[in-house]
Amino acid sequence: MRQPTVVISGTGLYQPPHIITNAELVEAFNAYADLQNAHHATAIAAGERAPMTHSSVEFIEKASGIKQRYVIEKDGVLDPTRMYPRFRQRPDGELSVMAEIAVDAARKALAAAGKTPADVDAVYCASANMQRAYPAMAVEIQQALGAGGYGFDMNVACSSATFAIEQAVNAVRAGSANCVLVVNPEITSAHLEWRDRDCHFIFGDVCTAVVIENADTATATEQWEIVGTKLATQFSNNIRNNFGFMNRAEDSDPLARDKTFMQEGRKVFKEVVPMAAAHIEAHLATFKYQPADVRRFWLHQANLGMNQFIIKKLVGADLSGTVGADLAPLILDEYANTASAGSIIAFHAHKADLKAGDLGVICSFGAGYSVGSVIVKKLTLP
Ligand code: CO8
Repeated sequence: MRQPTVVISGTGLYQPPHIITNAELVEAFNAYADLQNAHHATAIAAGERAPMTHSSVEFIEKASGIKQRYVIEKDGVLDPTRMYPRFRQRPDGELSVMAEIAVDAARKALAAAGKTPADVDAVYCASANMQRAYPAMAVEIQQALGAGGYGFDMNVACSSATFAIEQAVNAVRAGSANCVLVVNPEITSAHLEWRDRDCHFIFGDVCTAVVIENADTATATEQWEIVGTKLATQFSNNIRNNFGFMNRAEDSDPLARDKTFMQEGRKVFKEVVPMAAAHIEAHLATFKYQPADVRRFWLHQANLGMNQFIIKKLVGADLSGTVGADLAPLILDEYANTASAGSIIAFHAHKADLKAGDLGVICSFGAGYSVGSVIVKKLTLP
């Protein structure tokens, strides 16, 4: 039996209503640090406790390339007596926040693909964190959309979206689904430690959605053939969050530092850059392509310098120049790191100008460690 051609026929983006600039973020953090230092003044004076140090806009922009981030709720994050978002607990009968943003992105992706929810026969909710243990977010999203088939959740941190795309491709190739909706709701603001200056600037909220279907039924005016997918993982504790259902049984503090995002940023940078570059090169080689054959790389959006190194390793280009920006567009200056959604936002926002036959690579990398690449080719449509 002929293996079906599988295409990406639509993408969608939910963008939260609030922006936090670096200046606003630093102002709130520094006010929090001052409050903490005043509160612990005696212990600090006695040398029993180190004072908290201020954050700075210059450091953030130089170290990461991030200039602002979108969040669903802003006031709680910027309140120096709180420093995390404030969400109303919704009753069980009301659509959950995570499902709400996923439905918004999904509707946009379906509209771009020219599909209705009735055409969807699988929903994969792939994200770095789920709002609850069960029922699966994907099933709630499936019901809210009015889609058929089945849904399930999956988490591979920042690589959740690319890993889900491979599952969707496999389902369509195997014939168990014809049209799969992958959604990546990332409410990172609720599990970021805004009180830690080493990481308080890193993340933003967003949701992306991708429609993956059999080319035989695709009707979108723009379609991307999925040439191949390649996934890899290698265990590391350098990005970790210990929040989970064992906390209560272990009598550990649910508000302790290790129950939110933690990382050894420098180690991650050094270890993941070569891993991602080698992964992309090896993946391209299986199809007899060279990195120079690729018209555009939509890379994971964690750090500007990281993407510059990856592009330099692959094609020797300098991302800060015009060619580099066109070759591997950046969205992290505006969105910050949005976990699994980053490379998909880059693809969503920077694909329309490519020509039929152009080759591209979507690549994510992050906690796990995990790396996922998706080689795509813009189709020539009649
Ligand atoms: N302001 C001023 N100074 C600062 C600040 C600040 N905000 N923060 C740190 N400094 C200081 C440090 O204390 C240090 O001082 P000293 O030299 O005296 O010790 C100095 O600045 C340099 O610090 P670093 O070495 O830490 O700085 P780097 O240049 O390494 O930059 C980065 C830090 C930006 C974190 C960088 O290392 C980086 O981006 N690394 C890659 C990270 C990455 O890719 N992580 C992937 C994580 S995403 C993922 O997998 C998904 C997880 C799930 C999502 C979770 C959502 C919440």
